[in-house]
Amino acid sequence: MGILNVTPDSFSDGGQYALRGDALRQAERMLLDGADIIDIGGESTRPGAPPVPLGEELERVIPLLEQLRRANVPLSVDTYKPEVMRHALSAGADMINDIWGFRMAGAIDAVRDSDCGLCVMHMLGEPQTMQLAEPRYDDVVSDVRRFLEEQVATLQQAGIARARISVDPGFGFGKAVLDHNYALLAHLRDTAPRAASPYPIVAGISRKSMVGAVVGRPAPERVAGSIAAAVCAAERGAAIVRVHDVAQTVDALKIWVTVRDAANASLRAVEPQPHKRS
Ligand code: 8Y4
Repeated sequence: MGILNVTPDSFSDGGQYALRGDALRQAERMLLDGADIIDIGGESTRPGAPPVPLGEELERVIPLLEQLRRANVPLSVDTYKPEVMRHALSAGADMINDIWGFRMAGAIDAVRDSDCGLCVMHMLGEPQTMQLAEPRYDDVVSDVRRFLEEQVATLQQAGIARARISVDPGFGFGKAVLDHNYALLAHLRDTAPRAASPYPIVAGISRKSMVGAVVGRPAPERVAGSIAAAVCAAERGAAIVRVHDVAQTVDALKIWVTVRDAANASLRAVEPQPHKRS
């Protein structure tokens, strides 16, 4: 999943894609680079960032969405506002990625009658303040899983098919930069609700402080660290990684997939083969 920010204040890319033309070119680039989904966001979720008025978010997201429909690639819209969800779905969005996990009044109703995918993310506190007070958990992995379990149950009780739902532990959203985020990454598979068939896990780590805190570099120089984190996430069960640097991440994941498949092939070689009649 390639990140397409349409915000003039997006701090990791300096707002260089604020203009629609730039955003379209950026989307084209990500498609050529191998993105399977594009995640369009019109409101910066940077801690302390001012909320964007509804009209402005719609103006940023909807025309871009309409243009990108032609590219025939799955489109996700990063929003927690029910009104933006409804407009986005009318304009052809395939997925709604909600950092509030569909907890805002009206969010569930906004997506229920479509067949869009949902990404249900965990967040402790609010974007405005979540990094101010230091976040506390009993056990971060089971606390996050419990939240996601409750929220997917609520969504399914509202009539949303389980096949539409993916889950995300919300790296950086009300987590202690090193302790909580890396516990969640190390145990990523266990952050998802326990179920007979697992919910797809989304992981968004790209260029975040949890990478910066380890590599000691500002956001634009966190590419290699972010790729390593994406591979760790894939290894631990992530089905979708939300990233800025699509080309580099795709290359890294191709190597990981090749190693995984080779490991499976050599395992099969020593497994008993079904008896063949002559
Ligand atoms: C540098 C670059 C530093 C970006 C911080 C950031 C997630 C998400 C965001 C996520 C899902 C961000 C919309 C925050 N993060 N959606 N959205 N999962 N599903 N910060 O982790 O990228 S925005």
